[in-house]
Amino acid sequence: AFEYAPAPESRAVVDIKPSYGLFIDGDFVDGQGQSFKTINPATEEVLSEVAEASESDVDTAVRAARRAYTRVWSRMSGAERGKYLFRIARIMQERAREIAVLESIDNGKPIKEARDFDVPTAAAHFFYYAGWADKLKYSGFGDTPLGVAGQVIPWNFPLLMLAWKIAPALACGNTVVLKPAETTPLTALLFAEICQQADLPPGVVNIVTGAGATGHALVSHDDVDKVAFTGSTDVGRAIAKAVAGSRKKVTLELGGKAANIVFDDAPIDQAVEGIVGGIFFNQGHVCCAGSRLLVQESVAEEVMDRLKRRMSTLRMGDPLDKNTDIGAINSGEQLKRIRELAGVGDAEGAERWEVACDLPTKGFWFPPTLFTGVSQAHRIAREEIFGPVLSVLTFRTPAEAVEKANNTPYGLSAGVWTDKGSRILSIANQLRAGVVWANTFNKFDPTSPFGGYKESGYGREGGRHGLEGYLKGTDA
Ligand code: TXE
Repeated sequence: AFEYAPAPESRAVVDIKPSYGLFIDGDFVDGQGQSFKTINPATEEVLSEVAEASESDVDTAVRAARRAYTRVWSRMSGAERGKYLFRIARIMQERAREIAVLESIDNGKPIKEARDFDVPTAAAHFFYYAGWADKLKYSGFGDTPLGVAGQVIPWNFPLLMLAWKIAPALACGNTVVLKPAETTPLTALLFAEICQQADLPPGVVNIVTGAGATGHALVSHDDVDKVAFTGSTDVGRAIAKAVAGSRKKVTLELGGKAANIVFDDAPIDQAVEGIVGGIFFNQGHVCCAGSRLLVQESVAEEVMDRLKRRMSTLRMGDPLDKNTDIGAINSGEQLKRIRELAGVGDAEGAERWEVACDLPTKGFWFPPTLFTGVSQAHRIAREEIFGPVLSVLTFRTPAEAVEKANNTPYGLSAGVWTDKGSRILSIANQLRAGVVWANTFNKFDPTSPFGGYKESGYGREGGRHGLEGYLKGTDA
């Protein structure tokens, strides 16, 4: 038998400080407020004590961003700004291993995902928007920046969400105050160091750590011109209310309940890989996760058999082990939410099947799980679980598949698996989702816009369209 047991990726490549301040005006400074602990969700070990930015700290950061905007950044040529973005992207590549290990430790995600997806995709966003900085006249959205951007991001892809937010903002000539999520502040603080290393002018990027109150102070600050948020639909609503009537331009990227639709003519092995990647990538902490499998009745049994066999090969455990497929749930809070909703699935009569494995005694873990016998009325078919839990429904006709796929308040993404090109086009045009993947799932590229319909939010990030949210536009 073949035995392969490489050493876990070494924790020694990262230097986690016992405490961190806020990154304001090019320096790390003590906050006026309290501090909070960030922990490793795979072990519950405290990693560091991080400053919780108060309202007055947020104000200091916004003032620094305004000064940098007025005096330096908005006056610089696009080509010059682009050079800074290229430099940041290259430093991210040089420090890729360190960033990946830190992301894995603070978030719980498998190192192979942090290494092969999060970090290179984040760097790719900086490269991509660096290229736009001197070509904004051709964007179609004008070339006038908005001013100061207040950005609030979630914990599922801490560095990548930062890149989605910061790269286009800076390319367009805006300055930034960004608040990372309270459970995953460390890679944003490492990014602050990278800004220093790149000699980015002070105040162009400011990082204020903290929880919801810090986020609220930031998005409602009078001198913020643009609010960009990724997170839950509830907080998205609260932010929309907080900024209502102000001059702020807002983009919101919220929850999802994506349908992954498998037709009977689909290449089944490929579809099974896509189903597994669609829901178990990043422990299912993915806004566009394929969390509802819609499978055509005639192949449902075969797909379920193969899916269970494939799921049984998933390795769950130490996120720093290069063989790990499923890491830790990001927080005790999130684990509680997943357990509760899975419990509702049981109570409402769906049938639970989960991968049998020994879960570590410390840390937050939930095994890859699927529910069959799910009806559209079940809460696990309607609500975002944001964990490694797949709800399986069946359909007979393409029309029924479309109707079920669209029967959700969300509209972020969807997947279609079929051998027929004409069917892909026809179904994709009927789906109310911002992204439709055909015979693949969870594919991202900086050149492609991403964003939702309905309660999944508004605005687009990525691609040429991602510039629009950071420019005044030709009509302004
Ligand atoms: O998200 P929150 P939570 C969904 C997912 C998950 C649920 C709750 O279903 O189970 O949301 O997760 C900041 N003003 N998603 O509670 O609260 C907060 O500090 C300004 C989907 O972690 O939305 C963090 O930085 N900011 C999702 C960020 O908002 C506020 C990603 C997101 O946290 C704030 C994450 C306020 N009033 C969760 N309150 C996706 N679509 O990718 C909180 N925050």
